[in-house]
Amino acid sequence: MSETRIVDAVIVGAGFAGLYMLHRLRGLGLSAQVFEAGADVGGTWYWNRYPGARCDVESMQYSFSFSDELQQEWRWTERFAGQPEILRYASHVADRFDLRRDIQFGTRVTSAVFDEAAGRWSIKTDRGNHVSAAFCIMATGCLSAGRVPDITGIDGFGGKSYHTGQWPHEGVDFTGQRVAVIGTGSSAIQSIPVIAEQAAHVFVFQRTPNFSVPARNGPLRPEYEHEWKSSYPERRERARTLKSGIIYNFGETSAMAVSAEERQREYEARWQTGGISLLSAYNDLAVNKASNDTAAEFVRDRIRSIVHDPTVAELLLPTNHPIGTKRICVDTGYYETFNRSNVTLVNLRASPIEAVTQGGIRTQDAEYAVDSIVYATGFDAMTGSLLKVDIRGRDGLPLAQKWAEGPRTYLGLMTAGFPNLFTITGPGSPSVLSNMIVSIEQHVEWIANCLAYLRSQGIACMEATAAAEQAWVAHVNEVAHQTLYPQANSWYMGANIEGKPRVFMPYIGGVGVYRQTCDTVAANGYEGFSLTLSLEKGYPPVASAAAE
Ligand code: N01
Repeated sequence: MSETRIVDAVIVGAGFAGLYMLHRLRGLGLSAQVFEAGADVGGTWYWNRYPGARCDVESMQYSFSFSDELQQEWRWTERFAGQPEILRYASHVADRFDLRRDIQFGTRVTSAVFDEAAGRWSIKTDRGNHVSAAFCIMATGCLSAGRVPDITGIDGFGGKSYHTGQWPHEGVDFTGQRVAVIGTGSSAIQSIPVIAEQAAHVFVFQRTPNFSVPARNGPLRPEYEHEWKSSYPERRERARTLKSGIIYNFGETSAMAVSAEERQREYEARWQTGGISLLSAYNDLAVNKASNDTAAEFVRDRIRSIVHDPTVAELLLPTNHPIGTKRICVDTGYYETFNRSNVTLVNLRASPIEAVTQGGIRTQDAEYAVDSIVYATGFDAMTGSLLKVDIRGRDGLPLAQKWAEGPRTYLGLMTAGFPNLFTITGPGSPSVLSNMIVSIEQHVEWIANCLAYLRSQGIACMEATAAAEQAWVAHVNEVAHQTLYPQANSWYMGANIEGKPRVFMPYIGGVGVYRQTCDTVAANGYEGFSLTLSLEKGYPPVASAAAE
């Protein structure tokens, strides 16, 4: 017989979302238990320790705004922070707000089942925990379920294999090794230049070339830090109203409204500045193919000018999707790496991988002997980490079954039939199309305010209505199809996972518009949600422990 803990809320995951959610629930006087699979806080930044891992949103913006003391006291060292520094920041936040005492590490939530009679969630873990919670809050991240492709012979490889999203904590020394990197997404594009400096030889196995822009990272200038810190509240407020939640220098005209020379100058200036502001040069790059083509061609030209071997340059040119419709990559010396004599680009379009062998990788026309294989092959994005948990709602319906044709949510916050279950930055919310921390803060604050409201009204059960969900799913789709995004076979569309439904998962309406929608819904008494009064006033009573 095991002990059942009774709490107000279980939070799954101790990344930035889980940490802040815990902090806010404590502020409401609610009891919460966080479960985290990793041995420490940090979420995506705990797991993704591959060489060169770095954020592509500037440090001054990729940080919490909820505490002015925190944002004033923390000092970033670089314009774009590397993974170790972001992890130190997450750890600092956990210490500063004394969060660790409610987090059980090294524990994976295996199931969350809604007990209709009790009106509570029954949550179990791989460490034998059993918790009964009024609310279950999924803070599991959008890019947390790493994916290794199903290639023949993978298990028989005699060397070492790594996935970028589950990198060994002690690091990897590739000195003297022949290394294969499979994939050319953001993780690969960041890690390849670093691995190439160490390894004897790197073989880059590319199926689809991606667009990448230079980060031009460097030490954070004290004047720049001061500029931000002296007006943080205003800047944070502005970021919350923007489409991506990131302040850039936004162009206000169509790319078609200016001359070719002017466009060239503008793109060139942004290329020199570094980071993804290239995509903000004009206001129609995401919606007008002709405009988009001008930016895409600019980047292709840069690739041609950087890469010395014209055959290799040609293979690196992205041509099968509009720029920005797959997450644009931000690199440090990626294209330059192909000028090194110890780097070989293998074109999988011409000759696909047939098998991983004991000694390396065999493609249709060659065999590559390698000591290590790096799988930079991405994630089962947005739904993968949610569906890894056996979540069951009313009538025992598994979430996986409900979402068999693609995720369905109301506002990306709740899904009908799963009362009192919240998803932070879930599908149907801006999440991965935005500065994740801005979106996390907005969701956490909305959920916290919502729980305070439920308590004040004596409401025990909240659930998205099927009609509101239907309308939101239609809206998410409609907005996506007004843009060029659905033209790409991206992980936003579920296209990187065989058999996954092709649905544009994030909400592309922008974080500013989305925030207003969420606020209006709340102001109107949580319209679109059904709210059921408790028999007693307030939540079901909270006890510290009860026997099962
Ligand atoms: O994963 P990806 P990622 N054979 O899915 C290839 C965020 N992120 O980890 O396109 C051969 O983008 C696949 O090829 P193809 C960011 O949002 C942010 O790199 O399917 N190749 C592709 O090239 C990003 O978008 C940061 O043809 C295979 C690659 O693997 C997201 O995480 C840094 C294959 C997967 O690319 C995911 O990025 C890192 C196969 N069987 C990540 N299967 C920053 O903040 C897959 N591929 C900077």
